[in-house]
Amino acid sequence: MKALITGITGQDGYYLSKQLLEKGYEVHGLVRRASNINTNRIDPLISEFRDEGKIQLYYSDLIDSSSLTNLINKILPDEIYNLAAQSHVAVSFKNPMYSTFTSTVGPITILESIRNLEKDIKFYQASSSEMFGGAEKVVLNEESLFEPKSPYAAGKVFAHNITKVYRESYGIFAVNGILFNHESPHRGETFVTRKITRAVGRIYHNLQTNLTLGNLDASRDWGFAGDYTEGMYAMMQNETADDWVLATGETHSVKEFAEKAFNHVGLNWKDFILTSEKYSRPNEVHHLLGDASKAKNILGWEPKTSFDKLVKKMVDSDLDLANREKVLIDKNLMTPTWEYAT
Ligand code: NAP
Ligand code: G4F
Repeated sequence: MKALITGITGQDGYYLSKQLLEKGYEVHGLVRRASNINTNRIDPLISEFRDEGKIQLYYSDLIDSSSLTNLINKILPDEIYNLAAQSHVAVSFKNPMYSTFTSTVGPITILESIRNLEKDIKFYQASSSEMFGGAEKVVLNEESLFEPKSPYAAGKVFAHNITKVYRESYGIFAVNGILFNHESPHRGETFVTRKITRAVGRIYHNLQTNLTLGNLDASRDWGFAGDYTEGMYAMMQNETADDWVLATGETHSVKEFAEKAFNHVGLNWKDFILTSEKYSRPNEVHHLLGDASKAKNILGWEPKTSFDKLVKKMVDSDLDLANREKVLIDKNLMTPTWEYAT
């Protein structure tokens, strides 16, 4: 089996490609040209599988429709996982056009390419719980209404709907995975969970003195990314294409996450956390809680990693990373990092 993954260099791209390679898939991935090498997450997979030709990477971009179409025609994959996006909600308010182009032009280009090919290619779209808007404290499922609160979410709603349109109009096996927040040691460092666990690691090793966050009361249904990419694969192997929610069914506030993360190293979060308006958003998603009963009953999917285990896994990994950084900083081989703007 051949899979094409957009967003292969991201968090989910790493877990999904690892799992597909372990199942014997040939994995083809789209990478953006950047001035710095951006394959660090998947470098271990590249060195393990490249010689067998099991992993192949190509320069392209979701908004470069012709290069994307040429790639699909050349590779003729069995499955396409569209994971690429400007995925930071706060940044989407600052870069609304770029964020929206990526989320909308990308999927429609891929769906058009599939429609024009003789081969039956399955399509996965990375939909998001952000589409629900989270204004009310309710449990959300596949039937819940979308009330997007950001350019990011509005773009994802378009992609979700167009995926459904192509499924219903042309019989394409096109799936929407409506995933609630999922985190890991490979999470981008400007998302709140990783921002917290990175700070815990650095504070513990005396590389940082405090941590500034935005809204501590927001709550999210946080799961482990590796469990969720298994869910993506299960959706693509189901007999019929559909829309699926993946969630843990538990919600926790940013404050609770921080408390647990600092507690894990014997520190009190209150001694280190500051808040600033600069991390608040023009419009906030206050509360997200999902119901994944449909995925559980039909796909047999369930999250395996508890909230406690997730926090510990991320803190332990970032303690290790900060320890390695400390060695380099002490030898003047690395400059201590700056505070991120998101
Ligand atoms: P991520 O770590 O931010 O990765 C995003 C990926 O998209 C990266 O590989 C990035 O490449 C690539 N990308 C960004 N703009 C692109 C463009 N114009 N053309 C081609 N590639 C581009 O995100 P993630 O957490 O793995 O999430 C994967 C997908 O699921 C995203 O679509 C996200 O919106 C969605 N989602 C995520 C969550 C979550 O909690 N993680 C929940 C629901 C939905 P670079 O490495 O070059 O930046
Ligand atoms: O970690 P976050 O930036 O994730 P957010 O906005 O929920 O989006 C993530 O999950 C979505 C699924 O629901 C994905 F679609 C999306 O691609 C992304 O992966 O923020 C979580 C919460 C927000 O309410 C935010 O306001 O944490 C709050 N927060 C408080 N202080 C902060 C901060 N978020 C960030 N990034 N940085 C802060 O300092």
